[in-house]
Amino acid sequence: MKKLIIINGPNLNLLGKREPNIYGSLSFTEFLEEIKGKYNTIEIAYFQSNVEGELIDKLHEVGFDYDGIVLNAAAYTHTSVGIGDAIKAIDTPVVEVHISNTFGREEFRHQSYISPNAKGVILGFGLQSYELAIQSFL
Ligand code: CA2
Repeated sequence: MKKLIIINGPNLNLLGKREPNIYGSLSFTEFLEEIKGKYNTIEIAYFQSNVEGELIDKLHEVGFDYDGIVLNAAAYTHTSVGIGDAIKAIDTPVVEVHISNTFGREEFRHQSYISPNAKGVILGFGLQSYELAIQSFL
């Protein structure tokens, strides 16, 4: 069975609770249950952390074993050389996702330390960005 993991970065644990105009009103847990049901022939693990080093540790842990990583590094996308380096160091392909269209937002969100080493980037489709990333691994 194919093994994928969704990794979410800082503040994404608040999905569905704040800023529904930008990020929607569904919680990630609700969304994940829906997606696991729909793609029940693959294993979909989930990890969320607000801590940069924990995200790097998780990438190291799954990055030589899993078939694909769907990563929304949230604000660390725009700042973290460490997460960028981790993606370069692992074998498992990473698809970068964002809920919002980061290019339609502030200038500082146009920069990504993830994109240069990602297999691909999907952004701006709300939570559907994650589903499109999962489909890209099938
Ligand atoms: O659009 C995305 O997916 C982002 O990665 C979300 C990040 C943001 O810093 C990136 O520029 C784009 C922010 C995640 C914050 O998530 C929240 C969810 C609900 C309420 C408040 C924040």
